[in-house]
Amino acid sequence: MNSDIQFVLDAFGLNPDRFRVESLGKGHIHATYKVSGPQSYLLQKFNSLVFTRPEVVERNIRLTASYLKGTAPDYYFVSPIATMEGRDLVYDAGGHPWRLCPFVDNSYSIDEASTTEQAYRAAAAFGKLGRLLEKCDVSLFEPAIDRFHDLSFRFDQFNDALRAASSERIRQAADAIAQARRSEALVIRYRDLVSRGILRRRIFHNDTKVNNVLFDNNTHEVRAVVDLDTLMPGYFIYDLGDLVRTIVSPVSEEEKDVGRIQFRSEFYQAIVDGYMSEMSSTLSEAECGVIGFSGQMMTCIMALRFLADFLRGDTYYHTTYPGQNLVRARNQYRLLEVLVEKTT
Ligand code: GN1
Ligand code: MG
Repeated sequence: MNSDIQFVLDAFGLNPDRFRVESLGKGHIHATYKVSGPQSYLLQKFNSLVFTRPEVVERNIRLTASYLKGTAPDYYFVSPIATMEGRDLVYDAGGHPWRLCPFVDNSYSIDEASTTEQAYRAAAAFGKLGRLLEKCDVSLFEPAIDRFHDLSFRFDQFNDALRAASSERIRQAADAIAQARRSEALVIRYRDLVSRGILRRRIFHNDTKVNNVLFDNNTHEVRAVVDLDTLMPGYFIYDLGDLVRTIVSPVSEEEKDVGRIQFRSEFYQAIVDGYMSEMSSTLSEAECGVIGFSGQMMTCIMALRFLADFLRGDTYYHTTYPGQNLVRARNQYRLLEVLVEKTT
């Protein structure tokens, strides 16, 4: 166990000698560890380049936890654990913030949904959180990341990255860049929806990848929704859209063979049905009219973000091989084509 981890465990009141620490290498953003001992915990070292204001993240999660405690006391929300001094974050010697939460035992996550039941349950779980937070006061929250799912902003960022990119990267990504330009119509539609005030702002999860729900080992029902960093004001299309993006195809955003990307209509139906089983009563008729657009919009945003990161030289998403962000961008553009065809 390294000295930073020892120091951090100590600050949370855990005796480092009584715990074992193993790295869980999944997310793109933070360094995540499982801490096992008399009880198990999830320990994370914040990526402060991505979350430049970690206190805002923790405050948003705290606000949500206390709101839910008052309004839905039976709801299982994975709240952060406070330090001995009552803080949510511990700063190590290098100034990096760490946080701790309970490890949800007897549970598993999936990177790809293989049954429509998984799809329905994951979608219903995020829908439930959205419904429970429907009346939560958005003005109390600050964005964890500014304009995180603002498609218009992400398109501008892509154009900035393109202007600053090396000619070599531009050459390699020529096909994806052409696709980015072709998908500008979605950006225009997004701007129009926002400017006409059709979508209501409220608190959403904002990272509803299917691997951010934990299923129970025995019942296979959803135990908890995790990865709460981006709980912040947004629109329902962000949550529904990311569910569609990560579930509708049998392969994930990491798949290199775009020929394997498919639209599984029964999964699409399960996602929409699951999400709506919780959210339909909270959405206006106009909002229900953009259900089909939501998956397209979120797939477009991820394609742009992966592509922009490739053009910038891979500074944001964790990569394990050269060109991985371009692979992801191409994958997302193929998925976008499929979605535009099937959900327009
Ligand atoms: C990141 O934390 P993680 O890996 O679940 C990203 C999401 C993307 C996702 C794509 C803060 O999520 O927006 O949808 O990767 N989170 C941040 O896999 O940028
Ligand atoms: Mg995650």
